[in-house]
Amino acid sequence: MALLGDQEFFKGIQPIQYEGPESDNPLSYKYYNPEQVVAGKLMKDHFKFAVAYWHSFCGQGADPFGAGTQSFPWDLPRDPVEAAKAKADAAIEFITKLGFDYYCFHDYDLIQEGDSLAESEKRLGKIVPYLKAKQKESGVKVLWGTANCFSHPRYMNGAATNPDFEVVARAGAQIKLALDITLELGGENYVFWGGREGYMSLLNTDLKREQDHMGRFLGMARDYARKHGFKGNFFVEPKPMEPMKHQYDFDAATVIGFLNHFDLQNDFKLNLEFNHATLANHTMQHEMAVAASHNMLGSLDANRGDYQNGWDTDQFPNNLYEITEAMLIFLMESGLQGGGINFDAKIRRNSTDMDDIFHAHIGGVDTFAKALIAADRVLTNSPYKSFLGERYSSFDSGDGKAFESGKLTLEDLYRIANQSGEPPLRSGKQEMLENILNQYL
Ligand code: XLS
Ligand code: NI
Ligand code: NI
Repeated sequence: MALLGDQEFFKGIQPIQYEGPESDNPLSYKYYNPEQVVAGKLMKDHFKFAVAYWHSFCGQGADPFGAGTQSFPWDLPRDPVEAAKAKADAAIEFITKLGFDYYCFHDYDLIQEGDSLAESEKRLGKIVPYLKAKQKESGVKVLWGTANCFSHPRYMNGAATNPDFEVVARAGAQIKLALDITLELGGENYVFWGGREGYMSLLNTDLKREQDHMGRFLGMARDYARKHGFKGNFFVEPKPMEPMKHQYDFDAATVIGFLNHFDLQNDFKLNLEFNHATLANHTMQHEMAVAASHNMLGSLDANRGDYQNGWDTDQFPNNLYEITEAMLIFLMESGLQGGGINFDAKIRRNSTDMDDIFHAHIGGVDTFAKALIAADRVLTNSPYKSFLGERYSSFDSGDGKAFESGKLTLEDLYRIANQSGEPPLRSGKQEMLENILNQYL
C-alpha cells in the first residue's frame, strides 16, 4: 500500500504549463514561464510563489452573513487526523499541479485545534510527519509557518498583548509548538501577524504595557528558535486594523520603529501585504520602499482590496499597473530577503467549482510575471533610471557630496545659499514617468 493518500481531488486538471500569451487555454500560464530568465534570474527564483493553506484549503466561503458555500471533499466531517491527512493530500496535489515550490501555513490550518493544549500538540504530532513525508515525495517546501493566535475566543483581548498573563503564557506555548513544527517541516521563515494585538478601545487599554509585552514576547520567540537551530528570518506582517480597531503593527514604518526600539532589527524583517497597505492608506509601493530603506523587505503577501470597500477583501491580484510599480522596487532592491510571493488571497463566495482556485492563482501569477517583465524593461530600456539618478546628481559631487557625507554645518549651508542665489525650479516629471510605465506594460 502506498504510504501517502492516492485519491485525486482535482480530477481532470492537468499540471498547469506555460503556453504563452497566444494560448486560449484558461488553465495555462500566459506570461509566467518559470524557466525564463528576467534580469539575470529565473522567474521562479525571483518569485518563490507560495499557496496560503488557510485560504485555499480551510476557508469554505463563509462570511458574516452566511455559511460556507464551498464544500470540498477533504472537509467531510470525520476523525480530525484523517481529515487533516486528506487536506494535506489535496494541498500537495494542488501546489504540485500549479507548479509552485512553496506553501505557507498556520499551525491549526494543518489540523483542527484540540480541546486542550496537550491534545493539540498530540494532533500536530500526527500530521507533521505525514506532511513532511509528502513534502519529501513532492519536493514542495515551506516558505513560512505561523501560529493562529487570533481565532480562538481566548485571544479576544489579544495574545502576546493580552491583559491576562495566563493568556500570554498560552500564546507562548502555542508559538513554541508552531516554531517546532516550522523547524521540523524545514520552513525557511516564520511570520508574526498580530491579528488581535491592538485594542478595541483605549478606555480599557494600557498601550505602553501591552507593547512592552509584545516586544519581550517576540524576543523570547526569537531566542527559542535560534537556540533550536532556526536560521531563517522572522517576519512581522503589518496591518492597521481588522479584526481590532487599531493594531500595533499598523504599517511598515510603525513596525520598523517597534523592531528597532526592542532591539529586534537584526532577526526580523517585514512581510508586507497589498491589501494591508491600502487599509493603512498607503500603496504597496510605499510600504515596500519604506521596508527596503531599512533593509527589511522580507516577503510579500499578494492580494488586492476593492476600491469601493474598506476592508481586507483578500482578492487575487490583477492590477498590472500597481504590481508593476511594486516590481520596480522589487528589482531595484534585488528581490526579497528570504521570502517570496505568498498568495494570501481567497476566491469569492460564489466561486464554487473545483477549478476556481486554479484560475485565481493563474491570474495572480501571470499578473506578477507580466509586471516583472514590464518593470525590467522600464529599468533597462527606458529613461526612468537615468532620470532618477539625474534628479539627485547635485549630491554626487561638490558641496552636495560634502553634505551627504556629513562634512557641512548649518553655517556652511548659509554661506553656500548666499553665494548661489535663488535655486532654479526643476520639474518632477511625474506625468512623463507615469506614461513611461504605461508604455512598457
Ligand atoms: C490577515 C493576515 C494573515 C497573515 C497570517 O489579514 O494577512 O492571513 O498573513 O496570519
Ligand atoms: Ni497576510
Ligand atoms: Ni490579510
